[in-house]
Amino acid sequence: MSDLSAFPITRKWPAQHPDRLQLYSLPTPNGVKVSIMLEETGLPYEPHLVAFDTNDQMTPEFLSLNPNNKIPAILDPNGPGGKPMPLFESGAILLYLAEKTGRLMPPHPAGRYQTLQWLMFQMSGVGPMFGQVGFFNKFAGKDYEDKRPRDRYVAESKRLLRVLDLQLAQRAWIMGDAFTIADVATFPWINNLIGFYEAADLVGITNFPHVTRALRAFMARPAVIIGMDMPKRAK
Ligand SMILES: N[C@@H](CCC(=O)N[C@@H](CS)C(=O)NCC(=O)O)C(=O)O
Repeated sequence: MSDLSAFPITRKWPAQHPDRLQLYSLPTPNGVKVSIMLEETGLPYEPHLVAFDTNDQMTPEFLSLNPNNKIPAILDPNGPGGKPMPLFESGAILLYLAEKTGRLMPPHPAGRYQTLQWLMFQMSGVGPMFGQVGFFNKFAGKDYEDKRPRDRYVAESKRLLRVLDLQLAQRAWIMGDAFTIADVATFPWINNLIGFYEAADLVGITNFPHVTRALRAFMARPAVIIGMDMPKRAK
């Protein structure tokens, strides 16, 4: 039986199954990357909801695992050397889980590096830029009279969508036939951009038919359907 009591996060979110990977998250585009990955791999895990309306991410217990106060974060009781492994940053977690399970990552070095290239394209470009579109189109920024900041992020998001559309023109998934962590990182953000952020017309999503075709295939995967709603929000 694993003992996670040395980790203060387990005081606020007690582990009912300390032998399972502990997930601290909320179903946002960054959060669902990890729940989708866990569902895809079939790794047993215990989800814990980190509620933003009560600022759970700012509590000392959460900060003890992620000083950057953001979801997702994990605590794996069976980390390297059989020791518990705490980890934050969704890209690092996806890589960790891919290496732990040998899944969703091409086995050969060249394919592996190219998958990491697209993962970093998402982490450094797609996520931050689409997030700004959300701010300026749906949240506080929509009331700013000066539309130049919004237009700057929309233009950059369109450029990123064009890059992805070209990549997907001849491929089922970003890396080809293989479904990888690059897809898991990217498609929740595209779904969020045109859904929750209501920016489909703003970015002209119909101009990117290969992106939308792959997004439809992504959203239909059984693991994605479950992972998109995990951890379940309090009713
Ligand atoms: N680079 C981080 C970003 C994580 C992130 O921005 N998470 C948001 C939700 S999507 C969050 O926790 N926001 C809470 C806050 O900023 O207080 C990652 O990919 O894990």
